[in-house]
Amino acid sequence: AKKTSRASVRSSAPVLALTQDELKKMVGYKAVDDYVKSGMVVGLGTGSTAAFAVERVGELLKSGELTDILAVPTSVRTKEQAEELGIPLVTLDTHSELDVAIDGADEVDPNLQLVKGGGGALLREKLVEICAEKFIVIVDESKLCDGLGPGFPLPVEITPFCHEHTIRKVAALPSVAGCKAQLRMGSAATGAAPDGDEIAVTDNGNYIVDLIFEEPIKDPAKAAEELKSLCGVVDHGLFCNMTTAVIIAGSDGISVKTP
Ligand code: ABF
Repeated sequence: AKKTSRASVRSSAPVLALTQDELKKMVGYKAVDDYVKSGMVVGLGTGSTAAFAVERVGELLKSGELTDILAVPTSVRTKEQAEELGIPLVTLDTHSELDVAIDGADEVDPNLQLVKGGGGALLREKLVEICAEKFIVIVDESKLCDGLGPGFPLPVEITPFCHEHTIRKVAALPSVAGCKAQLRMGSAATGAAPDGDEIAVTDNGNYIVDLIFEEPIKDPAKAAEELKSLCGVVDHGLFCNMTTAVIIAGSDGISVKTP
């Protein structure tokens, strides 16, 4: 693939004719070019948009434009991609303070609250991203919404032990009243249900229940609190008050939103 120099990633040009993948690549590359400097410890997100950021880190390390990077991956998939690219990896066990983390999202509301975890990596993403001084979210404009919920299911990671009981408890929480709770089948990463309809298992050996909403979640922070306090819930895909900046690629070019 042709190399892109740091200077050639511009934010002003209209990107009307670009495909969704090209939009994802633009924000992935821009996030790395703008926020990753030599010597940093970097959190690497998961998903098709974050994969472009990982690709860019690898490319800049190879060209020598970045040096002394240590990275913490947020999933087995990202770990494997980073290893293939020769990105030096560490874990939170040895490096629990990150300079920056870059990741995609499934939904971004006007307050920059997020739904994440469609890709099944929400627990490791949250573990890593709360440790970052800056958390940079990269999305194409299809991820923007007026209210979290109706546009994309909210994933909740739960223990396999007595999961049907936990799913009932989750669905009964007042802050998510009215949602339909659905155990994820097939691949944890995609939710696709292949033949055999096996329950999807995360990198951590847990299950995911997707909460499907018809109306926006009224109070995402309250829902986050209630979900987190429920025994049997390991974590959930609401990422509230964590975002430093959202880099958005749309038909008018790239824009950046900050809280
Ligand atoms: C991760 O990947 C997840 O939190 C989110 O579920 C997903 C977004 O994937 P993509 O960039 O492929 O749309 O960021």
